[in-house]
Amino acid sequence: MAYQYDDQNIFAKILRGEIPNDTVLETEHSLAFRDIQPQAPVHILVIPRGPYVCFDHFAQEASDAEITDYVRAVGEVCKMNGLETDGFRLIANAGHDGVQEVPHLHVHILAGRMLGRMLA
Ligand code: IU
Repeated sequence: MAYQYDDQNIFAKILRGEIPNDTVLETEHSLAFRDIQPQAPVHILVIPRGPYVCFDHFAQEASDAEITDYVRAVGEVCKMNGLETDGFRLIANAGHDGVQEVPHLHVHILAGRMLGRMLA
C-alpha cells in the first residue's frame, strides 16, 4: 500500500510556520518540539521535515541524509536533556492499530520520571 501524505495535518502546519510550537532543536531535515499535552516531565516530539506518514514510510522513502539527520536529532535531544543518566522511552505510533493521532511521523521522547511498564 502506498502512503498518502495529508499536508493539512497539524505537524505539516507547524513545519510551515502556520502554527507556533515550543521548539527544542532544529536541524536541516528534522524538528523537535515539546508536546502540548506532556505525559511526563520531558515529552518531546521529533519529526522529519519531509512528508512521511510514519516510520516505515520514512524508512522506505527518505534519503540516507534525512534518516541520518533524524536519528541524530533524536540523540541530540536526549543529550541536551541529560537523558543518559536516568533513561527515557521512544514511542512511534503508526496507523489505526498503533493509535496514531497525527499522520506525520513523530517519535515521542518520554523521560523525567519512572514510566509504567508497557509494551501494549
Ligand atoms: P500520536 O502518537 O499521533 O498519538 O501523538 C500525537 C501527539 O501530538 C500527542 O501527544 C499530542 O499531545 C501531540 N500534539 C502536539 O504536540 N501539538 C498539537 O498541536 C497536537 C498534538 I493536535
